[in-house]
Amino acid sequence: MYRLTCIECGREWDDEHYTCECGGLLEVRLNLDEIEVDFRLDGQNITVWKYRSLLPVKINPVTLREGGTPLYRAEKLEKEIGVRRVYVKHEGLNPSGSFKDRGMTVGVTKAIELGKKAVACASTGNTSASMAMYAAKAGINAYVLLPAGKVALGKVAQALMHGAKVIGIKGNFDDALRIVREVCGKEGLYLLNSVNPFRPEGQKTIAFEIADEIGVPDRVVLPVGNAGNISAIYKGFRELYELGIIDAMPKMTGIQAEGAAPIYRAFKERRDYIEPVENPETVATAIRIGNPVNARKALRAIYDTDGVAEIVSDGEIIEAQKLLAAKEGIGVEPASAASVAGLRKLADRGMIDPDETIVCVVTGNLLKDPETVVKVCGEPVTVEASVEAVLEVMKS
Ligand code: AN7
Repeated sequence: MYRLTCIECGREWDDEHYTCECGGLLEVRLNLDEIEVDFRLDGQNITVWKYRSLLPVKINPVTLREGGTPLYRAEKLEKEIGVRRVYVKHEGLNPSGSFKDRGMTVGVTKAIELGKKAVACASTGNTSASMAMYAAKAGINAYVLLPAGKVALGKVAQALMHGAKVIGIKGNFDDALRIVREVCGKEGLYLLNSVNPFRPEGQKTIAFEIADEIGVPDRVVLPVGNAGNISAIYKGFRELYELGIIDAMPKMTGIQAEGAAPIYRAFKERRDYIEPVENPETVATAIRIGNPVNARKALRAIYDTDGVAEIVSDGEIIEAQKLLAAKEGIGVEPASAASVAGLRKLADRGMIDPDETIVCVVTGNLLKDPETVVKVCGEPVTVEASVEAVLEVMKS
């Protein structure tokens, strides 16, 4: 059904590998002319596993009913930003509250298929929350490395409660990933970061779901950290295109935080490789990543679709988070709001056609990061337990 191929040298590997001897990432290449696609893009029964005929697993999936997230038309955003048609895909409504569940249902299923007893990851938070949840469902052990003090509270809470062994390291995400890759190699743990080629296979279903519901938009805008998701969504559209199911590709548009923007910098100079950022920093801790492992795949996705990369400041991120929450009723964490902040910036600068149909992917739920909310909105007012005191505040 598929081959596992190095994106740099083309060498093929078996399912046990994540990287090639040459250091290149591996990618699942489906044998599209052999595959019998057994779904129709009819907008019905949308879930990750509707698209099973394009997912490289052989056993019954470990599933918590992921995918099928709402794609909202955002009319107030349209007015505010000055673009004709904007949709927001709310990935925060997945079982663990982020898009990572799409990758984990496939990744943990693959772990079981390969007979693994334990899985591991480094994470800025959401990957660990999701992995812990699916490992719990599958009944295997989970080990998680986090940058200590830099992960939003809701995500740590999830990893802990779902029973993962959670280890904070005195370093950033890039350090954690380097260490966990080595530990997995030594200890035979199954690595579930997005260097694992099966995770993006699950995440590509975001593209399938968008196409299923509204066809191919002109542009897909999303936040970029380790750059797995933008690569995965591109791959999803690409497969539909190569199968002749769709006849156009959306412009892949990646938004990074100003303080963690190696992909944006590479894009600005039209490079196909990044220069890592040493000390990444942003309020959007989910994308506080300086050395994205999927950079090569992501840049290819952007260049190949005539897309762009852009940066936004922490202030712009929070403003977009508030706008989504207060005007559209869509509660997301800061990293997710980067997509909307980026769209607004591109529109303001005349860098996108106002007639475009645009999908913003918002990647994680508001509840993930309550501490940032309290910082930017303040604590609620507390008064005496009386009608008078309450009315006084209401009228002020
Ligand atoms: C809400 O959990 O990297 O560009 O370790 O949690 O595919 O990395 C999270 C990333 C965007 C960026 N939005 O996606 C992790 C982790 C949210 C995220 C991203 C993340 P990629």
